[in-house]
Amino acid sequence: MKIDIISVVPDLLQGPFAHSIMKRAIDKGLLEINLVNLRDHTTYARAQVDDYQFGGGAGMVMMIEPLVNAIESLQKTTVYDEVIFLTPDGDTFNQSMANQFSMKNNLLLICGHYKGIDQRVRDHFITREVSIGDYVLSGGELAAAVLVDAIGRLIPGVLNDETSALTDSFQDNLLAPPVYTRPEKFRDWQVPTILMSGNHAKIDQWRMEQSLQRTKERRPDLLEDDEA
Ligand code: 6GU
Repeated sequence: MKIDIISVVPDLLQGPFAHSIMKRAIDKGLLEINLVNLRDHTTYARAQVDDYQFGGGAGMVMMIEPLVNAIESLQKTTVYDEVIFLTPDGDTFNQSMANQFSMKNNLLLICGHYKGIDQRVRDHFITREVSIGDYVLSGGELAAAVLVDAIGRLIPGVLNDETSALTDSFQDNLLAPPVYTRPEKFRDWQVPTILMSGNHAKIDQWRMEQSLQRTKERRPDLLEDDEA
């Protein structure tokens, strides 16, 4: 899968993919990340990419020409399955969206800044608008990093058996059960004995019960709606 990301601060995104599972996905050739600096696509003086909004009001707006130049120049060599704008007024990202995006070949992510981007870009180029939650970030970059991580780890071959996504929280609308490792007893705190029993049917049943109980307590909303 290839993910291209348009940003005015592409350096912000150098760190998140240079380590751990994302790095391995890239090194294995399963994931390609291409950072595109919006300022390389403006024809305005001093690499300007934003301007005052028509009608007045505080805050700058990302101009249409640099964005369209960047998008169309990328589209010369890539057919995108989705052109995603990261914005706090988008659809809230969830595991189901991560699963769907992980099955695509080419994604283009566009990171918003300031008051947002000229609405005409949204009307004519964007196919999905995604938020990562109900709070405001100073730009879409951290949200883009969240999407890439959540999507990247689901690409077949990225995770090994130990890091398998099948037992993640949310994968079946349930939170994951508690986990334990050595030592079996620390101070007075004993690991649940069922986990030491070697009875895998019983262990699976215990984990399912724990998952259900945790979900009921912490996220009852997950048990109500099936697919968000
Ligand atoms: Cl995608 N962008 C910004 N700027 N703020 C956000 C967000 C995105 N998602 C939640 N807050």
